[in-house]
Amino acid sequence: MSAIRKQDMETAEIFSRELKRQQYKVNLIASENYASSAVLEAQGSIMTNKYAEGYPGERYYNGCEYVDEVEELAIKRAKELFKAEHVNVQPHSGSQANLAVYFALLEEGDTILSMHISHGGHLTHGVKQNFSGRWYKVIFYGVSRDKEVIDMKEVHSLAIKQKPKLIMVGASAYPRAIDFKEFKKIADEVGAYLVADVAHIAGLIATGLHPDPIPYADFVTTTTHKTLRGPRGGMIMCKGQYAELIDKAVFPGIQSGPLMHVIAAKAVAFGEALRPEFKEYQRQVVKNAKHMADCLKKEGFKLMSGGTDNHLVLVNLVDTGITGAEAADILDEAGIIVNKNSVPFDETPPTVTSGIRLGTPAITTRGMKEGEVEEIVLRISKVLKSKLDKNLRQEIREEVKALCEKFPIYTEKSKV
Ligand code: DSN
Repeated sequence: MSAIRKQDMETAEIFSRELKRQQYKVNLIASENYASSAVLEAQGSIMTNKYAEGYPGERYYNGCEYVDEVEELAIKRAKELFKAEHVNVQPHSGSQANLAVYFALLEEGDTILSMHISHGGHLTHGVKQNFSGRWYKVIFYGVSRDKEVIDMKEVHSLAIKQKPKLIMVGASAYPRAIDFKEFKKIADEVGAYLVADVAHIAGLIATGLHPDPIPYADFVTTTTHKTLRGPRGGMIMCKGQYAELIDKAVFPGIQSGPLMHVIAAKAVAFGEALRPEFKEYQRQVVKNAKHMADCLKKEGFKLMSGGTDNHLVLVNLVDTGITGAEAADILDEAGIIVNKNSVPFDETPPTVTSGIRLGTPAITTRGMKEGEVEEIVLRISKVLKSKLDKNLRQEIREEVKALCEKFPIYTEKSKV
């Protein structure tokens, strides 16, 4: 930060407040993580200075010999990590990755079958206010009322009835394992493309801790910064037969200049993810999430589907007299960061919601294990059960700060 400090104290002070926030609060946002210092360095590097429209060896600019190397390295490592036939590392984000796949496969008005956002799906899977909901006809499946797991019978019957051109599978707030093989059977039966958006679970898939979509889906999209713990960005993987189609859809279809500093950081992150420690990390992410689910249940909270198979849990607050928005705000006051989230069959709007989503990727990166998870859950429980007690939140905030001090970030000795 020394260059920013020297030149622009106003911005530097904001950075320093954000660093303190990240250091002294417990981050349970399921889609966030702490990227390594090496990833941060690559992302804030000279690679940002280079324009490179096109692909390695076929750019529209001169001087691309080294950014070509770094993009090829990112692709090679991603292929090794996911055993993918073809990889495009240029999408700026997960939304761009999904947009590129739709752009490659669909015409306006074509039908998509996807998971409803209030059951765990994503904005780009067909929400009305998003491009995906405006340009395509979207039919939604969801979870069953009793078990709150994806209702495969419903997926099958909707597919038969609606004959979608594309079936989207993947979620932002779904705590259970997804059966990609079953989705592929249905997609084949109705002649649809199968697209898996694995943004949340990419790190688990890369390390064999979640069923793998690569053998089944025609396209797999992801972000690179959630469980995968890289820089903020997107990526698309597909069968070799679609390589040219998807590359053209990304550039020149929906993007122009790729962010070469982010692609460099993706190369660094994929290198980290190929190391054995990364598998250990993902194992602990899952263990921590399971333990979090058990502790929350012990405290009397109701969880979507009764637990978790992955890195997140969704707490259903319907019977507690507190909304998701209120819960997230008072937990923030107590130093615990979560996000409000709709739960299946929620009757409140998305700005209010009846749930909170909690994830373990970030705390696990800091080195926290089951013992710390238990401490955190006890504090969550106290705060939510005493929503009028402001003093309690102040006390807990100090306790959380003390806990966080034991797991520092971005120092010589810290894990990240
Ligand atoms: N992916 C969303 C989340 O899960 O937080 C943001 O797009």
